[in-house]
Amino acid sequence: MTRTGFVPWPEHLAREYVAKGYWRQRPLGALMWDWAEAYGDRVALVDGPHRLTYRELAETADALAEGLARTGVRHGDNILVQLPNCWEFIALILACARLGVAPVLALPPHREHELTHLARLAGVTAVVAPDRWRDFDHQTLAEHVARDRGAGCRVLVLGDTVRPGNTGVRALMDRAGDPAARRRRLDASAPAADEVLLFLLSGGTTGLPKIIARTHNDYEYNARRSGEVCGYDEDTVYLAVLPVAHNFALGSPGVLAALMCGGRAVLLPSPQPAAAFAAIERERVTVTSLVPAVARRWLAAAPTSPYDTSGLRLCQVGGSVLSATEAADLMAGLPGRLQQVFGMAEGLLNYTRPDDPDDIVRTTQGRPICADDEVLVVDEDDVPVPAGRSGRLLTRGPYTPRGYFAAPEHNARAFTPDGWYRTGDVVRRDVAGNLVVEGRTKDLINRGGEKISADEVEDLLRALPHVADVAVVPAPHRELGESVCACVVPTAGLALDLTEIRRFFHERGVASFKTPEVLMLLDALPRTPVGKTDKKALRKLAGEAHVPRQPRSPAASALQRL
Ligand code: AMP
Ligand code: DBH
Repeated sequence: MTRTGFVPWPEHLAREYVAKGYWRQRPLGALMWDWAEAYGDRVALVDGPHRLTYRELAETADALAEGLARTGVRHGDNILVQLPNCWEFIALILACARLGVAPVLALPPHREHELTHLARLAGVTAVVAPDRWRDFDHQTLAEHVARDRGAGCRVLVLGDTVRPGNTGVRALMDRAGDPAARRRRLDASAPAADEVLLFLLSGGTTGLPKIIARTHNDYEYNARRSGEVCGYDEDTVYLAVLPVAHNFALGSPGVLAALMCGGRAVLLPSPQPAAAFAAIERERVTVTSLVPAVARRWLAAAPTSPYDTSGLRLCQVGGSVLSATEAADLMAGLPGRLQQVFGMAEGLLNYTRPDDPDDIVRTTQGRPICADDEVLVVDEDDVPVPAGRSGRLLTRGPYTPRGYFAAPEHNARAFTPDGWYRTGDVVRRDVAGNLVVEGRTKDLINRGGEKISADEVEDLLRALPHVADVAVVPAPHRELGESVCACVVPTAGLALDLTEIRRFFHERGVASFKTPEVLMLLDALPRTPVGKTDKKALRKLAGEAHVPRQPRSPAASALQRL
């Protein structure tokens, strides 16, 4: 079952990846039963009071798979999934894997603007959402998104309040009946391992979010090899505090690798330090993953925490830039040993290794996990730079797909003709192959690890009558690293402030993390000699404007912060 829009690896490489044992040619749903056979009564997932053994998880996923099939979702379909961290989310991913249905993993803060786009892009036949989450009515949102897809797009709701016409996810998980017979039926119609397992989102691109199709083969390797590199074993207890819809917490090594080796995954709905520290003590957590913004919060909270977090062996930090000074602070003050991670939903994963010397862990973002990860550091003409010099990172490999899903025009820019992914990151590589992330060429804002395309926010702002011209750049932010700064030339006679922008974004149904937090009103946008918007100058201005003194440039005629 091939999906139109999926860009496969060249056939000779696919054969090589199988021959080398990277791709195991076994769909994740079959592997799930391998785990259940090997670790049956061990606890696989912990979510508050819920503790599921491997066997219960496999049986529940099978029941849910057949339940989904009864609603009309079929092999080859894509569905939109917007769920917070909870055990049902993992069961759903496994159920989809069993059926050959690929979930698009949306984030809980996404709203109609994002979800409608994703639903159309993937042509989904169902939308899965909680009834409510953090005071927001996701069921109604899901109904809107499904309606936009037309009749036949179902709404599946996780929670107690399921409105007529929608289907309750919990009811679909009913395990009545013979699990062995169900298992045989599902085995008989299992997808092939080179089919799409799931879709991850990328924020780091132009325009609206792109999606990345990850296959059973490549994503299983992504998680398994990450687990090996990070020393995962049966005693591993992984704590997910970042959204499991993210590649980092799901499969790098995250929840999936914990399940692969007979370990355990503990799911929390937020990275709030007190709850996380309590969970680390209670569940004897050995490894967790954080973005730097969360790591900073944990660092501040650690000295007064009453909890015993000494069981934490590894504290992974990645997703946005971490200076060597900050890394040193984290090494000194966080529970567990620091591990730097430089990863991407597009594939390539770099980790410092648990047994690396301190100075490597402090000053680099690690090295690739696979001998067949190809890494090139090039100049603006794609010519490799001398070793040790910084340049643009290109990569190919057994878990780096050859294109975004259904985005041929974008792929022509984001990939070279011979399949290298242009990461948009500027890196330096040391003699041992460790990468240091020094910057980026892509036009995005990395807000606490959440990537926001400048393009997308600019397009939204342009729809405001108050905006004559606009450019969006990152502004430095003490906790988050960066926040969204809108540089606006206002239309004569129309006043614009952040409240107005917030109202407009809210009305448009845009995820709130994309709403500008800094506004610079300018008389004109600075231009480069060839007439393009000079974003470098604007970034500098946004940086200076943040220092609590008068902006140096007279162009910054107004500045507001949330
Ligand atoms: P995405 O493509 O949305 O999955 O985001 C991946 C991007 O996040 C990378 O290409 C980098 O720009 C950024 N990133 C991830 N980890 C790190 C890190 N450790 N340091 C700096 N940037 C990072
Ligand atoms: O930022 C990311 O996308 C990221 C960071 C660390 C990632 O995808 C990952 C690890 O797998």
